[in-house]
Amino acid sequence: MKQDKILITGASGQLGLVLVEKLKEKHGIENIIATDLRLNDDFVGNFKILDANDFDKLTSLVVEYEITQIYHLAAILSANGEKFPLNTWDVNMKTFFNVLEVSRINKVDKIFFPSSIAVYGEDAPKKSTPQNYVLAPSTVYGISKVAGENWSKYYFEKYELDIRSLRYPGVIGYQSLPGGGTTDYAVDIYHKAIHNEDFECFLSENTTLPMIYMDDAIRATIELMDAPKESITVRTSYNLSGMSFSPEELTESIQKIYPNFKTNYKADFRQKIADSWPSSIDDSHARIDWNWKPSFDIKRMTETMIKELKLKERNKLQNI
Ligand code: VAH
Repeated sequence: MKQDKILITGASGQLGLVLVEKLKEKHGIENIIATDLRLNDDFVGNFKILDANDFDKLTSLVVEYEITQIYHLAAILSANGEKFPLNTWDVNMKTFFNVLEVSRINKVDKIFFPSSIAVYGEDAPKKSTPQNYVLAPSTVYGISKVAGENWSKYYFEKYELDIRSLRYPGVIGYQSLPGGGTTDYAVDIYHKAIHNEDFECFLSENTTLPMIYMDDAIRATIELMDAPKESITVRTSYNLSGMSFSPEELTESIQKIYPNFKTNYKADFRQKIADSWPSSIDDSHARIDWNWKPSFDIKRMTETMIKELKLKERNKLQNI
């Protein structure tokens, strides 16, 4: 069986940092090429500086390392994306077109494209938002993800390129700091809790959003990419869900460990973005097609996040 050689763009991002480690475990460190705009000094393995806008550089890496799979994680997220809308569109689309064309020309076997529940707009049903519904996003990030989903389906149908995609909910992990997403309050809150600091939340207390713990998000990604081609019936992007909760519910789960922990609420521009998104997602297509099932609920996530962040803190203090 041919050895897979995998290139990841955006390998230093929130998902990329964790995904590369799982892919190294699965495929062998020598078969993973991690790339991002800036070198990650802590990375063990093949790390190449790559701006995914650079078609020629991407081509040279794919040819030189005989890449068989590309995970394209480089993108500007929802909140940051609203600061410079046209730049967000350019970056998110041009980098993806480069991945599509380089993959088509060089016959890359499989591509992963991360979409998001941000593809839905305020007209979509809030609860258990269906896989197939009108997509009218309110952010440039969401617009770029809808476009990316349709281009993925086009390249699959026209060129038989095997592109697979997940509509991630808000992803929560301990490995990186918040990265400009509207759901990143749910990462930052834990950093405040372990330092016994109050948290100021940029969303209102009852803003329920679909979320997923990092380990589940990564497992879903790998399970989707490992699924037999014939089982994939969705060639835009699969709805994916882990859990749904509000800042108030997340605060309550943290207070079970830190009883004095407190969240203050001061909604900002991100409230309008969050209000346009679903509060829960119907991911039955993923469950039927490739047996998706989440394993983290809010209690297990909070316990894990606090344990891991405290461990990171201790290691940091010991290394000083
Ligand atoms: C964001 N974390 O907030 C991302 C995600 C559903 C949210 O796409 O932009």
